[in-house]
Amino acid sequence: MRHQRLPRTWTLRPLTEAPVDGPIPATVPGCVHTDLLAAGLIPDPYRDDNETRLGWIGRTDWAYEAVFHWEDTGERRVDLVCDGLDTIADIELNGVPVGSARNMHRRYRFDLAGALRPGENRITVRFSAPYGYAEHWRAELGDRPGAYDEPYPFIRKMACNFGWDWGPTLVTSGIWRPIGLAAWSVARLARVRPFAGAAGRVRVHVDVEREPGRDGPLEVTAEVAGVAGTAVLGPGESAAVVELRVPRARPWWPRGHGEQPRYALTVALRAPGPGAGSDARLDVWRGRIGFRDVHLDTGGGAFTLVVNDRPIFARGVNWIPDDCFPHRVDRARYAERLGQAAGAGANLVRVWGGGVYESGDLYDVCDELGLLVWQDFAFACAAYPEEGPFTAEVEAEARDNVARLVHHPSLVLWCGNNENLEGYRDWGWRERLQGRSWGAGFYHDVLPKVVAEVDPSRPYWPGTPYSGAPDLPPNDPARGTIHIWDVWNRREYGHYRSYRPRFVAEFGFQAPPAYATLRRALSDDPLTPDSPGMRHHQKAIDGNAKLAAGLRPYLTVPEDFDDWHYLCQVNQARAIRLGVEHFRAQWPRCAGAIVWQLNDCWPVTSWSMVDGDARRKPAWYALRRAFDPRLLTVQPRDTGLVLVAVNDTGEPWRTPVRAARCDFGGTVLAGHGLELGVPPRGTAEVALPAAVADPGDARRELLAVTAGDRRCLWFFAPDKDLELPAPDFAAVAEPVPDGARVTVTARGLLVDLALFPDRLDPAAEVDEQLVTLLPGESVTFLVRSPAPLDPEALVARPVLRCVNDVLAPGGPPR
Ligand code: BMA
Repeated sequence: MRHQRLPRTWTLRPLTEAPVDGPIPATVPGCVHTDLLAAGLIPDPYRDDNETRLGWIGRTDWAYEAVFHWEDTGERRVDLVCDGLDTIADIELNGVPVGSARNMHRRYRFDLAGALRPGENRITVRFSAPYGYAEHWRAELGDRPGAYDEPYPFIRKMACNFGWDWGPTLVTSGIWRPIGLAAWSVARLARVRPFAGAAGRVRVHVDVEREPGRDGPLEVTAEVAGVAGTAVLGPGESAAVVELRVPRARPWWPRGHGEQPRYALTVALRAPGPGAGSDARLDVWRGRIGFRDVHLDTGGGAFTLVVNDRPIFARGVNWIPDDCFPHRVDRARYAERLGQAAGAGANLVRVWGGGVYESGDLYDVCDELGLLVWQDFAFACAAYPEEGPFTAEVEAEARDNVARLVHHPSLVLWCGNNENLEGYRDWGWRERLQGRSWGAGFYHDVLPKVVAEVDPSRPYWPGTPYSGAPDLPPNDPARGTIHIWDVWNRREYGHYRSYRPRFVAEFGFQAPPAYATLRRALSDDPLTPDSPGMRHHQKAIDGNAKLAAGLRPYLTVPEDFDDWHYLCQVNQARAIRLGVEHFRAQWPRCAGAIVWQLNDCWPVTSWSMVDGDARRKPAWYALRRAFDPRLLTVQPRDTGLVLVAVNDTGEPWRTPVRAARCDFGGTVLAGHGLELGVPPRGTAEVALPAAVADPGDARRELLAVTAGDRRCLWFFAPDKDLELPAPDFAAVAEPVPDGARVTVTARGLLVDLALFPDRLDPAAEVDEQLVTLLPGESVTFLVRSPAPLDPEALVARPVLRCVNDVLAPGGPPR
């Protein structure tokens, strides 16, 4: 097998009426938007409202063209191997049609016989406008209900490309993944599917493609950790299984449960036989596997992932495409973003169905970090037609991606879709459909069959939310997975406490991105919550009104932009923390909380923990606290306050605990000591006596519970009703190598102290956020910054902030 990448440098030209002319220099992998941007022909789609002037790109036909050299070294077959074509593509080589593609989510392979020649070759890939194709099928098959008025269900392309409640409408075309040639003779490895279990067994399923007429015997060898095995394919056979047993194989575990040993697996294909050289290796596959078992416990309505026989609480984050132009997400970017997920304490990433089946790099980094992956099939928030080309495309795409990803130990679940079962039952789609297809055949028939056949090692769940049977209400907290969206859309976040779920696959709360991110993306002057750029970069229905509605019960809706920005971020952080702590406290009945959402695809006000410029919002720091393997949380019950300790480690947690009711001056009004013992992977709940749990004056007191270096605080009233003292502290900033150290010592209570060094230098970041200090306590923030920062500015508003700034009477004038 000989591989040759096609060149990176191509040209691009419009084939239909467009405001630009070709040829334009182009890069592959890439897309039209990024090529036009690099050529200076369009403004940055992520700045201001430039998005609105780029709608024509998705309505234009385009051609990509390149010239490459091919040397004939005697192989009888040469294939064009396309890892990703976005989307409606027809390919010619030297004027000869060689193939066409209709699905961004599939890999394609075309035989170049009769078109390829030694020496110079010209390849042309023509892309028809995605809108034209999708609108054609919409007209042909009849419209379908959905959350957005865009035709994305009528084209197999990343749905959120057509706009989402956190993303712009930037409909791309292009060769978005690598493209190259593969030359071979006799036979090649078409599919290699290793299934490795915790006991050190691995079954390697191999499918080969034979050159027509070459039906001789073939030999497949698989080798892992010094153990090798061989299977022989008889004349004409095209599949084989090699079974291996690796003695003392160490199991792969999700992070927080053990290590992530991975083993290199090599699979080689040979044609044995007489004659010199005929025993040569025809093809080879290399990958890294991990030994682990997984199943889903659904008994009695549960939804618990069980890895190596151990039930796991999923501390999860939802993943959306990290860029509207996904070819820009390289391995380093996956590593950075997933590192941020792991850094926040997550052990699971859900790849959401409105995006893509990500590149192997995402799963590889997750294998390495021990992040479990829940993979949705690519359907979200709409009824999808099953007629026309769609059932065949869906089946082909599922087969391809399931086989492509099957060797990754991190991957633990296939899920049919995002919110389509709920939409059908609960959002009036069934009535509006009047009997038309909506995707049920995919989720209940095509996809489970493909998973059972191609990857019988993993559980399949028809969609999320889902209660385990088609006739049950999908979003029932008592069964399966739920998405909680009344909080945010209609209710304040304290309402999370009314849920007794089995598994929460989505819940979240919005906040604006970091200030530096806003400043880079928007030229608004002044910047206000409702200035034009801010409004354009807020895609949720009534987003700003919902932000304000979320602030009112707890804080206030300030006039000043900096105050608004900070309080919105504080509120998001508190919502997430409250939700996660409440759900974790219900383990093992509740077996997962997947926060919506880890990341963003551009600079936007959204539910993300990490914004579109990779900056961590305060919510990220709050999540890190709430995802602490050892969590201490005060929870209100009908009977009064309880302390819940959650121990998600393998060791028992025994610790003395001190609960103290104090006034805001730090005077202890009542104290209570206890000895806490929490079993490994368990929880313990202790009622707090009235002396500490019942305030004398709810507006001036708090409860502090301390266990070793962990502390949790409970306020008896929302901040807006507290009598917070004016901010009173001493703060010093001193330069240290690569940044600064900022020490704040409180003279009075300081609530949710935060430091925003990005306001001074966009490259600066801080190690901690949202620290509440009692009088006399201090905290040191470590700021990392490539350039020296002004020490005065580092300890003043709007860089150093606390809630007292806004809510204390007589706070500093503004
Ligand atoms: C759910 C998700 C996304 C959406 C989010 C916030 O519907 O599946 O579609 O972005 O809620 O509204």
